[in-house]
Amino acid sequence: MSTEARFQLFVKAGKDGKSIGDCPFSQRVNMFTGLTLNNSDVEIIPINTSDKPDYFLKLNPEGKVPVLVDRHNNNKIIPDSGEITRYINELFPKPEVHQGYSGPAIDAASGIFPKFAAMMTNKDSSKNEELKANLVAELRKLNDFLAANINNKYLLCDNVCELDCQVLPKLRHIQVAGTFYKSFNIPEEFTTLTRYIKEGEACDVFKNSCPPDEEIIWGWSKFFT
Ligand SMILES: N[C@@H](CCC(=O)N[C@@H](CS)C(=O)NCC(=O)O)C(=O)O
Repeated sequence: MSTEARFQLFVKAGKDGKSIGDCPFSQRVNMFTGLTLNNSDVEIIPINTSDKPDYFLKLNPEGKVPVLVDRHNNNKIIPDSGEITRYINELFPKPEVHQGYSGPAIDAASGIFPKFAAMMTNKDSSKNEELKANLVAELRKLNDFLAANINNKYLLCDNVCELDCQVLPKLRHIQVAGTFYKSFNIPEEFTTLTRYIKEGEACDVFKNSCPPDEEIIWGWSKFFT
């Protein structure tokens, strides 16, 4: 009997090229498989994205992680975190993880990472305050959405859903790399958002997939050298 895992999941490697790195899209899938599959179903393969091996580039010529390979479906290759979570959810629709949700929580959350990246990659110090304010405005949207749905522990209900798998890793980047490189802190007045982050930090699928802070700091370091 084969003990080979059904799925191979290629994710960004950390600084040492071997451990799991800081990619929030990889963590999204890692969290999602934690919700929907057994650990033994997934073989995680960290890829050094600064020196990608040829076998990986053959699988995904675009060179991005995460990538999923389904050994039970002719080694079907699925690049892109959104495609991967959709594919797994079609195969395993239980538990309900609200895959494909398209309601107001999307609007409340989707601007955060682009505004964070704009702040982090900006080289013009005269724009710093404006870019920070843009990020705060997006965080306020999420805080207000959460406050309007205060009975839910997570974004859509009392369980972690697919959207939480997208949002929580990105908030972690803001907390760790935003503070380290830009002295940015999530404003204390956003108490509902802070509560949500704490709930996320406490759940197993987040804890089990979260890279160490040093990896997140290292991941952003290329913009600060
Ligand atoms: N749309 C993709 C984005 C993935 C992405 O940007 N991955 C980054 C790491 S966080 C990557 O692979 N970078 C390596 C490269 O671009 O060469 C997804 O959600 O899967």
